[in-house]
Amino acid sequence: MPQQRILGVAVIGTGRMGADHVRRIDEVTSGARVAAVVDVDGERAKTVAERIEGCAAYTETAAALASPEVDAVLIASPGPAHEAALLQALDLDLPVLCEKPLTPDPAGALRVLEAEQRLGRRRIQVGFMRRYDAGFQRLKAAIDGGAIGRPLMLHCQHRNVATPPGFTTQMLINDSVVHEIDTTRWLLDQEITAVTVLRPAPSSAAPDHLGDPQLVLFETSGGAVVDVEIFANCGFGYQVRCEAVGERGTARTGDETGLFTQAAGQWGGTIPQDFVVRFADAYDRQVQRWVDATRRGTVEGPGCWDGYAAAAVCAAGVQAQGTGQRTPVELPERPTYH
Ligand code: NAD
Ligand code: ISE
Repeated sequence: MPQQRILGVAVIGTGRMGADHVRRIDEVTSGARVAAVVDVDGERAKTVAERIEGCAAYTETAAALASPEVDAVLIASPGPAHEAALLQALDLDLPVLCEKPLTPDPAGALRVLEAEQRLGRRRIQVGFMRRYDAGFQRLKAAIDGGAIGRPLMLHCQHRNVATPPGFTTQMLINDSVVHEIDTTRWLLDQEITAVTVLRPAPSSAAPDHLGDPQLVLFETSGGAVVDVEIFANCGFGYQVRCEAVGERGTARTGDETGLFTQAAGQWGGTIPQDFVVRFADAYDRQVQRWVDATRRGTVEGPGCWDGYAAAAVCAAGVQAQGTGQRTPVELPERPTYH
């Protein structure tokens, strides 16, 4: 049997997530290597590339994708830069793992979906990594296995310690709640049909311009209701929880405390401070599964349609943030190749 080639991956964007994915592919993932990195900040790309044997640094995506060393692409640039990189990768028929969001806007996501559709087969996986988290997988199995009966509601909490500079109120939806949009669609196997956003008086810990926290409500095609607390400046830790309420019981993930300690008259655990720690295993599993599928010539996991549907719900969510009104989500028919 011929030996499969080690997958040469180009990582686009070498900031927080990109650098972490480079480390992951280099140290954790089997069957792949980082062949190229790209960043508009050439110094950053160079610094990351220098740590990896045989890795070239570029400032232009097109130049990296043209390299014969590159077989696949991992996009970790900011959301607004995704569409251009995705279209270039599709032009060359290269398989892609694209960090969420696919694109921040439904029009861009639709252009990407249509470009993939012209190829006639899936090429893109979207980095909705919660689908690879062990706790979320157990929750999905409990729902699908009928352990709690027909799901009626989801209660979700999504808390970050603090927002980075430049984070906007719209990004609470496009950048953060986009994860709950995907987990809702995936866990319930239903589309989201309407969004309402309630805005309490903002926390004084949030930057002045940011209306944080918010309560986001989804209605789904199967009649379920989902509430999401997004609190991006909670100060104390990174927490992602989800409880499904069914006709015969409930199931919840996200309460894990890591090491449980008892000492000096106290008991307790720790709260992770960011997603890189909280979802480390999920990112590892996601990238390994992508590499394995790519080497087999297949694409698995959330795809362009999921990225497009999420972008459409985000657009409704941002509108609902502004108007305070219940906002329906408009989705075209799902393409058959997906
Ligand atoms: P970041 O700002 O830390 O890094 C982005 C990097 O991309 C920077 O180095 C920047 O110079 C570079 N860049 C900007 N435009 C570029 C372009 N056109 N081509 C190449 N490089 C470009 O951002 P981040 O936090 O690492 O986020 C990157 C992506 O990962 C975003 O899509 C974000 O939504 C996603 N993300 C996902 C998770 C998750 O939990 N799955 C967590 C954080 C971020
Ligand atoms: C970030 O971009 C992520 O994707 C994290 O998972 C999320 O928790 C955070 O709120 C986003 O800003």
